[in-house]
Amino acid sequence: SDFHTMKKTDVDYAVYLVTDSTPAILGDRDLGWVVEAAIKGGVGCVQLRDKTSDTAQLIDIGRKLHAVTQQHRVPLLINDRVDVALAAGCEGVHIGQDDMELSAARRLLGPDAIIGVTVSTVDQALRACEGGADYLGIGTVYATPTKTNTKDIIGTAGVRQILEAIAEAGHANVRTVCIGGINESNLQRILFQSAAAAKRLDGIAVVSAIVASPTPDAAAQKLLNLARLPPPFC
Ligand code: TZP
Ligand code: MG
Repeated sequence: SDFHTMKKTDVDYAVYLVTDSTPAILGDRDLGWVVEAAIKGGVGCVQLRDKTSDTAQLIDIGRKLHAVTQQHRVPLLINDRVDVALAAGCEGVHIGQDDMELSAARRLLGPDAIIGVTVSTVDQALRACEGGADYLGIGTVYATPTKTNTKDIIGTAGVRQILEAIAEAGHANVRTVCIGGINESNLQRILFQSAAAAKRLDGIAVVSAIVASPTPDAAAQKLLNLARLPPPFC
């Protein structure tokens, strides 16, 4: 990991790219090319999410993507797999409620690693904060063809409740992104409707809005610009 020279508190979560290598989304393009284009467009954090490759393949893909992300000083996190993150020398992991528990992941990866946790309820969010998660991936906001097995559609009202609860509990330092069905047409509305008085989202995480785009750089730039616009545009 390169994080002895990169501070994890400086990560820019405004537009967070989660990868997908399935033909319906990636097509026949190279994932490294998509990731580099997206970073050039302004993506500040990348997660390798690949539910089909085996362990050796994942480590190989992780190392290749890490070579790209490192050049641009953007962290690479691995979905589900602490072992792959360690083997590929990545900056951290993103774990769901059914993956390795947060405390075990932290013990294995150490204090400098970035650990993000998927949360869809207030309880899960508070536990992740208490356990020292660096950021929460809050969702699923809207139903999405990219993750069809999700039963946790919480809408913008669900996101807002979670933000309010973590602010109320005093977790001011945890970073937050939301995920699920976010694109350039609904991003502003999602940010506006999710906004809680005491805690704001640090960004949005997307798969298809960037990976399925013929121009991932332009797609990322558009999302970033929209994320930075003030409310009336929703
Ligand atoms: N977790 C909740 S929804 C989702 C994940 C990984 C997929 C989001 O994909 P998209 O294409 O941005 O809707
Ligand atoms: Mg998982």
